[in-house]
Amino acid sequence: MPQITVTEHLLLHQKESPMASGRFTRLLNDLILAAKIISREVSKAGLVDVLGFTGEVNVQGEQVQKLDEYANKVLIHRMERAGVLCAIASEENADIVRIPDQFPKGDYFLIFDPLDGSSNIDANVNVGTIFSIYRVAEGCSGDKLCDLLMQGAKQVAAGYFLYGTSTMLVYTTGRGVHGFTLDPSVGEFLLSHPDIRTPETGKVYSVNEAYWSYWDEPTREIVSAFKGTDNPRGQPYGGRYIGSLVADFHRNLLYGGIFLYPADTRDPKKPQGKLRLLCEANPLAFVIEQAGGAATDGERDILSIEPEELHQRVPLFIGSKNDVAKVMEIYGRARKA
Ligand code: AFP
Repeated sequence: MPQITVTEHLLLHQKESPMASGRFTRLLNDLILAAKIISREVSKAGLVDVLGFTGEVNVQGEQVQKLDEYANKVLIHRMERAGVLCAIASEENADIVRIPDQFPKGDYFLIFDPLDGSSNIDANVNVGTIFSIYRVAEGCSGDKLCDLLMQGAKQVAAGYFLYGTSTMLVYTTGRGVHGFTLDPSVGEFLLSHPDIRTPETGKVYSVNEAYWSYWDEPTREIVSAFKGTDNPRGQPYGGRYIGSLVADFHRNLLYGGIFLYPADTRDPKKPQGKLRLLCEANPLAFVIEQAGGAATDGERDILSIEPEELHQRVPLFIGSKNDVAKVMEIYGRARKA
């Protein structure tokens, strides 16, 4: 079977793309290089001193893992040199990262979660890098946050690298979703999952059900529906929850299902749940929509939300179209009651 590398795939599709300039290919190639470096380090975890916490707390108030910090540094170091970005933002940095004066700038804005699921690293659970790419309006320098806060619908590309049993890249530029697997013997990502489509109805629901007592009634009704028979499948779904969004999402993308991270009352400072709109929900929403699925905060399409802050959190229901519709139906009914 002829094997297509991700670079060949990019060059082939570049012709059909509105971003038909080599700059976007350059951006993605640099991102791929950063991910290969992170993948190499993640695969050595346990052998070298990269497990555990740094002792610091990040902008989200979470303990920083050594590998988290490493992945963040690699990505920033690589991407600020790419010559095509006007700014970078990371889940780990409170503010946008400006491109140093010595490097050329461009009009793309990159935001990422460097190592999603990192609290699982020490247990050898799959983690990943989630990324989202925008193009800023003409004339914007990228110095002001307000120029960079855009609706998810304006993403020009998004995806993730999954460091699992193998390392994968799954991405979209708005023309379907394609998956590539890293062949470590040649150091290339090879097309392994062309044109991924997610089933319209899933078999799996993924939620941290331990938060049941912190949920409102409609949320409990939704989770009960997937455990019962009043759902698009007409029979109970299987429960699967890794606690690493990128891994839970990837499994559900391939097999069908719904991932839920609702709002809850655990922490009054985080009434919108835990997940971040810009570096988690938006990129995965772009991927799932391109694969035939859907993503909502319970009321609005994730991609239609106008962000107000860089680290804004959002309730997230994402996956198979009919399963997400069930969530919207129950919340919609509750709003009218
Ligand atoms: P970490 O990156 O700190 O491990 O957080 C992972 C995450 O943001 C996301 O990947 C999971 O889906 C979610 O948190 C799990 O959160 P709970 O532990 O509250 O279920």
